[in-house]
Amino acid sequence: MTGADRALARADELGRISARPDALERVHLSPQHAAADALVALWMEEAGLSTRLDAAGNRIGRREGSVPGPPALVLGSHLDTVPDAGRYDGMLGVLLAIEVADRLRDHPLPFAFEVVGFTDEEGTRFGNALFGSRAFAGAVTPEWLAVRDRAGISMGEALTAFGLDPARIGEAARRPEDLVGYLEVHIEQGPELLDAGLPLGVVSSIASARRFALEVTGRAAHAGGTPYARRRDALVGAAELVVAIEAIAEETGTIATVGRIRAFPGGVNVVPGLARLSLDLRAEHDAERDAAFARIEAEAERICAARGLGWRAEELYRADAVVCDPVLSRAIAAGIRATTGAEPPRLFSRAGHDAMAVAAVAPIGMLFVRCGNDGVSHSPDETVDAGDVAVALDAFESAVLAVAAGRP
Ligand code: HGY
Ligand code: MN
Ligand code: MN
Repeated sequence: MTGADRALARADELGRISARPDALERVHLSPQHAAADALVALWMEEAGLSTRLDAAGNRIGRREGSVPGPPALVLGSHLDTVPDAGRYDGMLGVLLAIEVADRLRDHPLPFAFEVVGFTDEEGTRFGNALFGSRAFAGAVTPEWLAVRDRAGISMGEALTAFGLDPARIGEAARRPEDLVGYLEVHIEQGPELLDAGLPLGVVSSIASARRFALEVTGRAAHAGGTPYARRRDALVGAAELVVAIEAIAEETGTIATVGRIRAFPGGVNVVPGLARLSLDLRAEHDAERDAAFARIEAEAERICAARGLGWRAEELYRADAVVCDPVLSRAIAAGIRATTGAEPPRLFSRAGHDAMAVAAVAPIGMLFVRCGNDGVSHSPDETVDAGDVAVALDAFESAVLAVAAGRP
């Protein structure tokens, strides 16, 4: 079995570790997190790495370089998923990093070599994304540990239940002087490489993002006896806002998504007095992102004033745009050229990645793999081509060797 085929088989195996029988969902500090972690730890050890679970729940495998001790080149991605996920978002990057470790296990390197399976990149359980990689970058504050999931369990309580000590979260933080850089392979999660007919690409930068919980408040009332002129229907107001958000994003060239909306009290014969909705807003640059949000705020004011509604927005997550390191990007491009013989395209990532957080403590580089099936991701219909995964593995290995060649 080739390394690429083994990575795909292992992605299938991880894809079966889910909280739900009918779909893939594996969230931070869950029993499924523990089960996937145990499997990945085993695979890392089989690839010649010594492994540990860090204070945030990230699985880290390491082998020393020719001169033991820091610094380390780190390869990785995440092991958690969104609800009803595909099998490759995050997992493919960790599994290909393990395959590179296996290929280079006896190859002397001028730095230590680490593979990291980050936890909680998606923020599915607690709403705040990039927890594991932000802990790796020393950027987790006590407020993160107070956030509660839908069952009312705080992140701190969940860490304790998982066997970790929230008071020691700072121990997950890595020092810049201990890191050569960070390389991440990830599926593109869009159609650009597919439309270009190319298997691989170099990521130039990662999108700027903000996430919000929005609330629209009106007045619950009888669905039959309340004339329209007397209604303050929170759901209709929210629906008008959702359509306006799409129009603003298209006009401003940004990307906005309302992925979740709920009406309260939720009776079929009750005019909703409250609507709660999510907002995921992204752009290539921070200024574009923030200007689009200012327009969304103004439109929410207008809609709610016209309908006698109130509204508020709570920001849950913010990540500024991150530019990939030119040296590491050149190494990735060299790896792709050496493998495919063609100059790879450079594209900006509309999806967020752990590399955004790691960039605070290390230079980053990212390699994109073509997504099949119209580029769909965050869906069980997510697909990759085995041939593309094979060239991605070869390119990834070549990129690591290119980084090594450039080191004293
Ligand atoms: O939401 C994202 O962009 C990433 O998949 N977490
Ligand atoms: Mn994702
Ligand atoms: Mn991902």
